[in-house]
Amino acid sequence: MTTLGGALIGCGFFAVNQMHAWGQVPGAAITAICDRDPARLQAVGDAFGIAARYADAETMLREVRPDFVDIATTAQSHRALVELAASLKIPAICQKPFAPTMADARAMVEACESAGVPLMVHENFRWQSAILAVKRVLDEGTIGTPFFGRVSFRSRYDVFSGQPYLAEGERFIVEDLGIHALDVARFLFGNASAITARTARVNPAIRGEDVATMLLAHAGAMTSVVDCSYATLNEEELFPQTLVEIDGDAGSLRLGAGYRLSVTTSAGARHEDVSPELLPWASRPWHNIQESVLLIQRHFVDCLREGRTPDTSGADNLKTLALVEAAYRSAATGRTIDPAREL
Ligand code: NAD
Ligand code: 89Y
Repeated sequence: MTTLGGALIGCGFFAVNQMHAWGQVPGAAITAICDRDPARLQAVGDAFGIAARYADAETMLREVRPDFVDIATTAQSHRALVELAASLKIPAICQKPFAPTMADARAMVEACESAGVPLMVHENFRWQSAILAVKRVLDEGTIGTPFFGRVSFRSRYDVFSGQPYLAEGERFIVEDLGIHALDVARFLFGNASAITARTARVNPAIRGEDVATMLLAHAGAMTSVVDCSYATLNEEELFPQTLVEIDGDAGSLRLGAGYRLSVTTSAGARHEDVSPELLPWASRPWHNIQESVLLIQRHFVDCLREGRTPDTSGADNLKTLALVEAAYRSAATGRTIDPAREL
């Protein structure tokens, strides 16, 4: 098996996880890195032994001609970088949020489609092992046909110290974290045809909303509640656990605190520990997210080798992004919104 050589753009807070994970993806290696901040470029280059270091993405991609590019910058830069990759016919992974606007996101998908270039959004929460365990139970039909679901993320973990920009944007929790929970709801319950949202800002020290409660209509009777908060002081801080409740016509499922999965049917209840693996480079409490980074990057390489479309392709992610936009529109207008309107 030939090793696919990747280039990474953006050596910031989260890219370190991506770099560690690349070290564990069979048949892939990062051979060049780029950041316009020299201190960050040096820190990641030294930590991971990467000699090929660039301040400019276009120079790097033209000189190195990697087999793929991993874009780990924040959303404002995504469109230019994805379009650059498309113009050079380099398969790309792009971090979430995919783009600041639907227009940008559509343009990025179109650029890659017309260039015939694979594009995956690094939408990793659906790759968390506990979420995959929930999906398996649903697919096995153990609880029958689901009619109610809840995807819940409530915390007061200080995300602002590692990611200070999260305190500064006009938008916060729906765009940053709710986007993952909405994607998990799509993954488990299918696409939504309507969303109603309320948001609030509880923490006076930040600019955007830190609480969001969203009601989604899926196909048939299926209804879900997606709720997220960074203003919730829990007895036990659960960051970054996503809790899930699903009721079906033959039973129910709960993904509770501590990665405890309970499945109840008329035959009784069973419990399973679906804790993520603590990878050698991972650290609690981030290990849940860190494991999903490895799984999604491995998926990207498998797809590249096999000519498959990644599960969280750019085109797929437009539907998640449309839910984010629709949630903000609903919160601003007090109306129920069809996310298809945003597409
Ligand atoms: P960060 O600000 O710490 O790092 C971004 C880096 O990109 C910076 O060092 C900056 O100098 C560099 N950069 C920006 N534009 C560039 C350009 N055009 N060329 C070269 N370098 C450029 O940000 P972060 O906290 O690491 O977040 C990056 C992205 O990852 C965000 O979109 C964030 O939402 C996402 N994120 C995802 C997860 C997840 O679980 N998927 C978790 C945390 C953060
Ligand atoms: O940026 C966010 C993400 O994607 O996962 C958790 C996070 O780091 C803070 O909300």
